[in-house]
Formats: sequence, structure tokens, C-alpha cells
Amino acid sequence: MFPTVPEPAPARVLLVNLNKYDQPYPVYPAGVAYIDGALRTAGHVTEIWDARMAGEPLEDCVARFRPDFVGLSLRNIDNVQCHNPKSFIHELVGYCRRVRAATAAPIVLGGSGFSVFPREIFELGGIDYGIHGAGERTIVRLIAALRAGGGEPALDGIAGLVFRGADGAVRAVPCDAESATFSTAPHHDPALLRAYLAQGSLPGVQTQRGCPLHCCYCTYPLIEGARSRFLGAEAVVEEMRRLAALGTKYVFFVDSVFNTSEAHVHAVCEALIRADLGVQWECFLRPRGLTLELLRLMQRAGLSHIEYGSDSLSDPVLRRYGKSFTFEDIHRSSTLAHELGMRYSHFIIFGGPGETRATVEETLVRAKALPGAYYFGTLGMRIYPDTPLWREVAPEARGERAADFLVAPRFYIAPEFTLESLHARLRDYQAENPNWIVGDPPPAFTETMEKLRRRGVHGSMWEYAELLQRMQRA
Ligand code: B12
Ligand code: SF4
Repeated sequence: MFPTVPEPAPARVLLVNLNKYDQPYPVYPAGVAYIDGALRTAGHVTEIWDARMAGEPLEDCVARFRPDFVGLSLRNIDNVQCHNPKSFIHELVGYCRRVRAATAAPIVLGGSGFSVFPREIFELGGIDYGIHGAGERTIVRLIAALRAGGGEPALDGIAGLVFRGADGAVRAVPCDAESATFSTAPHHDPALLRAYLAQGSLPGVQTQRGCPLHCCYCTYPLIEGARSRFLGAEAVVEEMRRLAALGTKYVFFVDSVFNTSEAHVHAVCEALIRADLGVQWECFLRPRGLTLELLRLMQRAGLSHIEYGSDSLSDPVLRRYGKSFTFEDIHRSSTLAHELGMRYSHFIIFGGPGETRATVEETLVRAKALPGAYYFGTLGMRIYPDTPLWREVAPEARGERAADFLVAPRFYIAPEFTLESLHARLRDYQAENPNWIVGDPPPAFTETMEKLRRRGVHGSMWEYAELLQRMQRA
């Protein structure tokens, strides 16, 4: 007979969602739901404290729940608005202090915001462990290793973990995003989900992770990996079914790009059509490789609003931004969506590398030629470490460090412009073109959205922004 090894008691893990930001609407913490699902599957006991929705102070929750571990989720570092910047880093530091004062439990920090600056945020000093990238396996392995008394060699084998070694140096174990699939399922706290739905949130559904493309500013491949991993179509339907059963009528497919693989789009849409759940959705699409048939299939499967990640309507700028399509592709994708009567928008980043006054004007003129389009414009390009833009700007050569770009958000603005000159041009243009939103949506739009949502209207509703701006002009 072998002696029986007692199973360790389940750990009590308090998950804290730090995100209170409400533009364009409060975002349901899908990442926390995934971590919750993984911890529960591993047999642990969890509770969520949500900075926006919690009914009690964080300290009271800690005292009542008595966690063995506290997991913090950091989604946003800042609002990425160059002319109206708002950093969330001081808020993070404040929360770390409050948790530290309330419990001796180890603090583990993860989330997309953390994954953009993992070392720099770790070095702010408020946490014990950081988790870069997808957190499900990593947090379960970390808890097992710590409870088994595993020291540095055990931690060194945990992909995505950031920790301080015995020598005092920060160690970042590389992420492992090589598997061709991902298959974890989130756990939704019904009360939390309903609270977000009541404030107009569109719960996120993730059908794939990773982006293999190389746009010059983009962090998504750093957060999720550069290789696409797909969730099976039936698992996507199951997730949509669970959300529908909890009262969701409209979701956001949070994939970096939904149409990276035509086969995946077909599989997911056909499964959704068969399941006939009556849930509508919105997603990011690359304006390339789309056909009328493919878009019609997505429409039949519930796609209601398309967000094209176009970035510019000028070909020299598209090339410099590292985009894998041309204005002709954008024009074709827009016309197809319009023919099908679908609502679609383009994200445009003004003032990045290669932008000149002439290319800005080219984009603004061409924008008028796309039938029925809505536009979201931003000014300047946020500079993130480890991106092609970072290497082009080469801040280290001037003695600057990545940490300098964390707390005070920094943006690239092409040499022909100042922030003010670019802002003034776009503000004037927006005044004449109500289908544009530059920067944050106008307050009248946000207020109207809130009213409509309280009356049970769901979805993105950008079309109301145009209506409101027209009314204001009149
Ligand atoms: C979809 C998306 C949106 C959609 C959201 C739609 C919706 N209804 O959910 C829209 C377009 C509305 C949006 C808006 C904004 N977004 Co956005 N968005 C994304 C995107 C592409 C995916 C986010 C997502 O849901 N992923 C799926 C979930 C499951 O993954 P996850 O949250 O990352 O969680 C995993 C890990 O991070 C980790 N994890 C998460 N929490 C925890 C906790 C612990 C303890 C652990 C261990 C691990 C862990 O494990 C999870 C599971 O694997 C990301 C980029 C990206 N690829 O990540 C940007 C991103 C999150 N957005 C970003 C920003 C800035 C914004 C805006 C501020 C932009 C703006 N100016 O309006 C707003 C803020 C909205 C808000 N109120 O918070 C930034 C945040 C970083 C930063 N620069 O600050 C990102 C990273 C993009 C970027 N620029 O780099 N966004
Ligand atoms: S901008 Fe979109 S397509 Fe380009 S690398 Fe980022 S996620 Fe991929």
C-alpha cells in the first residue's frame, strides 16, 4: 500500500476587477470570468470584488472572505486619448496598497493592461506575482506551486509568470501560446453580469486568441500571442447560450480580428445559425478578403455592427502603419456592408508615421465616398514597448525607458503636425460631418445612450451619434 497524500484544501481566491472606466460603456470583465472559470474547475473557492459594481468596500470584502490569494485584473493602463489623457496607474497603485493593508495573502496581477508593460508594472512594487498573457493555466499552476512550497526552480517553469528571484532581479518567464486551440470556458457570476447588462455593457465573447499580423503600433500580438488559436464553433455557441440564459441579447466578439480565418468564420456562423439563439453581435473585421456571401453569412448569424480596423484611408499611410490591405480593399468591404444594409464603422488613427497634411486630407475626402460609414478618429499613435513603432522611435537611444511611457502616456505625432493643429482640423471636420466621432463621444451621445439603455435598448447604437450631432447642428 502506498501512503495516501492528502489533497490540499481548496484555496480561497478573491478576484478584483479594477476597471471603472465607462467609455464607450462599462465593459463586463470577461478576463476575470475566464480566470474564475479556471480556478473553479481546479477546485478553488472564488469571489469577485468589482470596483464599479461592488456593494461593499474592498476591505470589508477581504475581511469577510479571508482570501489565501488576491488576483487583481488590470484591463486599461490609460484611455489612449492623446488630447485628453487619463492614466489608471495611480489607481492601480492605490488598490495594491489597500489590499496589502487588508491581508497578507499574496497579490497576483494579470490582465491585458498588465501584459503591455509586465516588467514595468511589476516594478512599481505593489504586487507579488504578475501573469503575462492568458492567465487560466498560469494562475492555477502558480497556486499549486506556492502551496507545494515550490521555490524559484518551480516558478521558473511557469510560462507567463513575472516574479522577483532570490537575487532580487525581476524574472519574466516567456509566455507559451503555441497550442493551436484554446478551450477554457468562463464562469459568469449572474448578479455581476446582470449589473453590467443594466448599464448597457455588451459582454465579450472570445472565439480566438492571437493575431499573426504586424501593424506598427499594435500590442495585441504581445498580449495574446502572434499565432491564432481558435475555440471550436460548438464551444462558441455554448458560451453564447450561457450568456443568453442570463439575459444577454447582444455581445461583442472581442477577437483581435474575427476574420483571420475564413474557415473559422464559416464554422462559427453556421453553428450560430443552427443554434438560432437570437443573440446579436458586433466584431472587429479586417477589411480584406470579404465577399458578399461571407458577410451575408455573418449577418444571418447575428452580426449587426462591424468595426473595421482600417486606421487610414490613404495608401502610403496604410503601408507605413504595416496594414495588410489598401484603400481599394476598404472601399470594397464598405460597399459590401452597405449593400447588405449593415451598420459599419472605421477606426482611423491620424498623425502616425508617414502621415502628412496631404494624407490627412486624402483620408477625409475619401471618407465621404464610403456609403453609410461611421468613423471613430483618434489623434496620435500610442507608443508601446516591443512594437515595430517602438523600434522605429528607439526611445532607449535617447536614454528613455519603457517605464517612462507607462505612467505618462506618450504618443507619436508625425513631424508636420502639432497635437493642436491636428485636433483643430479634425474638430472642424467633425462639425461638418456628423457621422464622425473624434476622441471621446460627445456628452449628449453618452447621456442619450444611458437613457436608451435604461429603457432596455441593446447594442452599440453609434448611429444615434450621427442623429444627435445633426440635431445639435440644426
Ligand atoms: C475588445 C476590446 C475592446 C472593446 C470591448 C468590447 C466589450 N464589450 O467587451 C471596446 C472596443 C469597447 C474597447 C474599448 C476600450 N478599450 Co479595448 N480592447 C479590446 C481587446 C481587443 C480585447 C479585450 C478582451 O475582452 N479580451 C478577452 C479577455 C477574455 O481577455 P483579457 O481581458 O485580456 O483576460 C485574459 C488575460 O489578460 C488574463 N487576465 C485578465 N484578468 C486577470 C486577472 C488575473 C488575476 C490573472 C492572473 C490574469 C488575468 O487572463 C484572461 C484570460 O486569458 C483588447 C486588446 C487585446 N487583444 O487584449 C483591447 C484593450 C484591452 N483596450 C484597450 C483600451 C485602452 C480601451 C479603451 C480605453 C479605448 C478608448 N479610448 O475608448 C476603451 C475602454 C473600455 C472600458 N470601458 O474599459 C487597451 C488597454 C491597454 C491600455 N493601453 O490601456 C487594450 C489592451 C488594447 C491596446 N490598446 O493595447 N476595447
Ligand atoms: S491592428 Fe489588428 S490586425 Fe493589426 S496586428 Fe493589431 S490586432 Fe492584428
